[in-house]
Amino acid sequence: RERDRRVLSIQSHVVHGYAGNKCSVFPLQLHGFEVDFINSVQFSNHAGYEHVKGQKLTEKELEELYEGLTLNNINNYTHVLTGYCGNVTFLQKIADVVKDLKKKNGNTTFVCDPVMGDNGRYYTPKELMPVYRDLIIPLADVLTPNAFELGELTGSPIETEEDCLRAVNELHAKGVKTVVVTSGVTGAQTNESLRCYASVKGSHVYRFTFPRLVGQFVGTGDTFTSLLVVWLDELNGDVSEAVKRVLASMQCLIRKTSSYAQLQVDTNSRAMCELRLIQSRKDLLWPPTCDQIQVE
Ligand code: PLP
Ligand code: PXL
Repeated sequence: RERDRRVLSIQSHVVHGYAGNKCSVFPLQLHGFEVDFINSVQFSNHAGYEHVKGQKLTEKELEELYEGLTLNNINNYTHVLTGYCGNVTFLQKIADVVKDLKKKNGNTTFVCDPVMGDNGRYYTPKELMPVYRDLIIPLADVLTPNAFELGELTGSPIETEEDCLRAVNELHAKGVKTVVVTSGVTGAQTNESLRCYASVKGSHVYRFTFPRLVGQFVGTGDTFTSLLVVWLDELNGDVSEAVKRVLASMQCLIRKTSSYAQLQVDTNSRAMCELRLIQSRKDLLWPPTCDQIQVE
């Protein structure tokens, strides 16, 4: 009998292209997860384009939606997943929702991607950081920061593997069981290869080395985190194998996206760089064994 897995995903919606829930919902559904999603914003497209138009959900509106779920007693989730969030009060309300879900079902796993920025700069308001640090992280079971976010959350920049592992342990000390540092530890990477680290509190740290592919794409982090939800569940918390499968799918997805983007030299270059998520459905569902991903 198939396991009952139900995710509440609170992330952005974009009408065209892929970011936030548009990257997360499809991979989760492919793997048989029931996904209820709340769109924190509805924008025409992600922030990589010249123009962005649309609406933001307020914390009051989030509270109303959650109240509806509560009144009908349909707020039953095995997982709650959060990503990009544009403002402080909305993020504070998310903390209330997560607390209530955990009160209702003590086994609910909270997977948090503390999206703030990358490569040394914020692309969200800086004021989100203390809310993540003081309110959200103590609730998180699985956290997926990049090196920039990890540095901000722990108060000093992450340049080396040593910096990374020290900071990860600070997050474990705050109660986070599983931390996956998805990219950006500059001192551990080369022109050809990238590193990712996965650490389980009181247990093992795994180091993953995989090929660096050309191009910068929006939504890779969101896809990564949703696949991590899938494989941690499927493999009963075997973090090493879970991250390996996530990285294998990501390699295929990015390769497909990158070669498509290079094929199309005409028209709207940004639209051409949208993730080839749908076209990669088989790779998302069945990550191929990939001997270019090393685990230590
Ligand atoms: N390549 C793979 C296989 C990845 O999994 C990721 C991110 O998850 C990237 C590349 C993107 O790396 P960066 O964040 O440095 O763009
Ligand atoms: O992938 C992060 C993200 C989420 N949502 C929206 C975005 C971005 C990154 O640009 O623009 C709307």
